Amino acid sequence: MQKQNIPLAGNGNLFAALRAAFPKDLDGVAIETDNGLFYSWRDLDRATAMMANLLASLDLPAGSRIAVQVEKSVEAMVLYLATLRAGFVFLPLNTAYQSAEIEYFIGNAEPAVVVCSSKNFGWVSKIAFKAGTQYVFTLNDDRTGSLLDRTANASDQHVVAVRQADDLAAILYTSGTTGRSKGAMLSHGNLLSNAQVLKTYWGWRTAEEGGDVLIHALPIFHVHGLFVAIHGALLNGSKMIWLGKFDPKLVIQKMPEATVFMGVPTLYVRLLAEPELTVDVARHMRLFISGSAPLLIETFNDWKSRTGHTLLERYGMSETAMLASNPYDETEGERRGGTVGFPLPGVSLRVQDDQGQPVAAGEIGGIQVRGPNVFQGYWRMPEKTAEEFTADGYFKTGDVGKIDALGYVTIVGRSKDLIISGGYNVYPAEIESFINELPGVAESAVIGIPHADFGEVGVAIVIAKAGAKLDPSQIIASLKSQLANFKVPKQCFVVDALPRNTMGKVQKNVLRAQYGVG
Ligand code: MLC
Ligand code: AMP
Repeated sequence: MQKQNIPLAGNGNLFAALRAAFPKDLDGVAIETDNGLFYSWRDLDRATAMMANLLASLDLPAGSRIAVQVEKSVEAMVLYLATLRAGFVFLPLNTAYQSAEIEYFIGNAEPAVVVCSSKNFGWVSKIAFKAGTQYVFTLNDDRTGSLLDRTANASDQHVVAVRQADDLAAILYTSGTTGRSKGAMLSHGNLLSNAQVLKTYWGWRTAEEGGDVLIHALPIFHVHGLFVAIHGALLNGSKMIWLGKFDPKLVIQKMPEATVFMGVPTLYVRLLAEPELTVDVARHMRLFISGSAPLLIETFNDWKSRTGHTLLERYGMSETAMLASNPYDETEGERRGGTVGFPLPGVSLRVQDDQGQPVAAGEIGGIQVRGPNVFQGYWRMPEKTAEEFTADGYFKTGDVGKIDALGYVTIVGRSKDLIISGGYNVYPAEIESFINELPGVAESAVIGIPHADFGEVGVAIVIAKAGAKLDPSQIIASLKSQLANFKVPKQCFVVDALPRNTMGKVQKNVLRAQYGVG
């Protein structure tokens, strides 16, 4: 963890830097939505000021967490920006999370404010009030809810709260309900430094250079959609075409009005399935960026032949924001499929073996990183934080990879037992703990297998207790009622025994070889 004790230039608040990048003409369009709404830069400035004033009026303790589980909307983004602006800490939660998951996050983070959809108010408010939350507001994707009602009376004049680079801006939880679930604490300095680096590295074009327009089609509760996409556009004063949900046909339809698109590999796979995707329709686009999960070389190649564009693949994580990227500027090198490019400027990235020794170029080992983007540690878990850092301050990513002689980084696997499905993380240990609680289950193993659409999906292998009879479809149905839908294994097999090594450890590689036919 690298501390930055020097305040950023001016006000260290990330919002101040984003606000400073708004175009001079505040009446220009900042956001155009897929349901025909237009927001000017002035609208964003006023709306964030009003919501920041509302938050400030609640008299919350310094460092209060604002936990948010709402459908994607421009107002939800305004809530994020207003939280920064008022100097509080944003805690976004995937809309797929169900009550056990939400109970864990709220219990662990102890937010002062929780914002949820009206349809979930009953159960979310019960959990929140039990955990000591003072305020529960609602916010819906049709611009209704008590949060907006309360904001309507607030002043639109607000002085951005002064923050230091190390002050927390957001907490992102890395998994679900088990002991492995950790809140990654990101500071204003972490997020701003990363956004500034990407602005240059990806060649964001200023208005004078013709400007950029981003198609925003990702969810806004994870690093990719919330930070990389939104900060990228705002820090460049660029307009966003805002899609409430990823819709491949709509993305293609918007390409002639846009220049930048960001997606997880599943989005590219789905776009490629559309016959309307052609060189012609993609001609106006400047840059397509992929990340959050491995991009298959076939997708990289197909994208090039179908659109004429070379996808730019980059690598990041909740704890570090963006770490490595293929170059935008071709004088710095080609965008090489199958690799995640070079460490970003300011990021030190190295590969070490299990003994903590550097490996030779091209050799495989654990990827470790250091830089101004690396988080402040896990929320209230100093021991876990210490375990994940080396003595010389490098963060152990849990990804396994190599660096070639030219400096390109390739991710070849993960030392953490993690499935990445459609860009969402699924921790097998969490799913196994839920399965093991079901009646008649003796034990289970969850593995990731290749999947044409999601890249990887979970499969559960379950052993029954002596005398018990298990129905795989019942197991899936029980999991669906308790867990976020994307975490539920797509298939379940009931078998007699799990393969184990001489130490008694389940051999997931053997299971993957047996069931991994996709
Ligand atoms: C949906 N489903 C999934 C899934 N998404 N299953 C596995 N993995 C997923 N990712 C399932 C649902 O359970 C449901 O099944 C069915 O698909 C339809 O659900 P849906 O909600 O209608 O799906 P859809 O809208 O099509 O969503 C697919 C998607 C979405 C690819 C658009 O998953 C998505 O937006 N992914 C992006 C995730 C992302 O932003 N990651 C960034 C993390 S940041 P059933 O059986 O219930 O009907 C990060 C750091 C970094 O990693 O480097 O960026
Ligand atoms: P998260 O915890 O959701 O932030 O997920 C971060 C993880 O996603 C990383 O540790 C990697 O395992 C994975 N990841 C992100 N980008 C890529 C990429 N371009 N290729 C392969 N894996 C990636």
